[in-house]
Amino acid sequence: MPKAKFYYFTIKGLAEPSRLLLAYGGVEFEDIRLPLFSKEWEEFKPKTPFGQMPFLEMDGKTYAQSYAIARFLGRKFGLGGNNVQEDFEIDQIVGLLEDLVSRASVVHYEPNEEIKERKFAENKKTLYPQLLDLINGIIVKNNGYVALGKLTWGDFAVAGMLDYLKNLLRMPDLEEKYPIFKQVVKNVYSIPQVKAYADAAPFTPF
Ligand SMILES: N[C@@H](CCC(=O)N[C@@H](CS)C(=O)NCC(=O)O)C(=O)O
Repeated sequence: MPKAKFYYFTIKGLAEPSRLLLAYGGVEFEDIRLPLFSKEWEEFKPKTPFGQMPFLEMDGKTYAQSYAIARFLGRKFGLGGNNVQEDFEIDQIVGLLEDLVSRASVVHYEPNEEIKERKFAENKKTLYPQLLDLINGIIVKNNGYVALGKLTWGDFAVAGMLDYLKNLLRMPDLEEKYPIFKQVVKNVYSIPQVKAYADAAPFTPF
């Protein structure tokens, strides 16, 4: 079977949770990173499953949609729940993260500067703190884990996406306001095979 291939842009973005999970699972993969907004991407786009990245090719199959890939890899490597109720606990908080990332992305990539700044200011006042408070409260209740009081793929989703989130929210000090996120990052990045991947990966700020 050929080596797995994981395709995304030259950022952590929506891809990092799955890259971390592949490393956790001991999957040797080709980490293919295309330049953002490039001619290379425009040419490659029609060859992707849904005209977007990330996507994964592994064991002769193709997997698309970042959260679905992370959920699949998490369950495959024993980081899901033990039953549907537990799976739900993980999905619920990852859903909040997904809301926050998608709502903030719409603003971040808004081409009209005036609309962008107005929407950012509105969200910064209400939506962002509301969602961050909810996510923070759940992690605190779970003693530094995202769900079930133990390591799950949800921790990889939060830890892997944190730098991207901080960039979207323009909150480099996020962990000062919400220190429990540091624990999530530590729980994930202190796993030896995850640390080895992260140490060797090309540096990208988000
Ligand atoms: N819901 C999709 C969204 C994927 C997505 O928006 N990908 C962006 C990069 S973050 C993309 O491929 N943009 C390039 C394009 O659409 O041409 C997921 O979670 O994977």
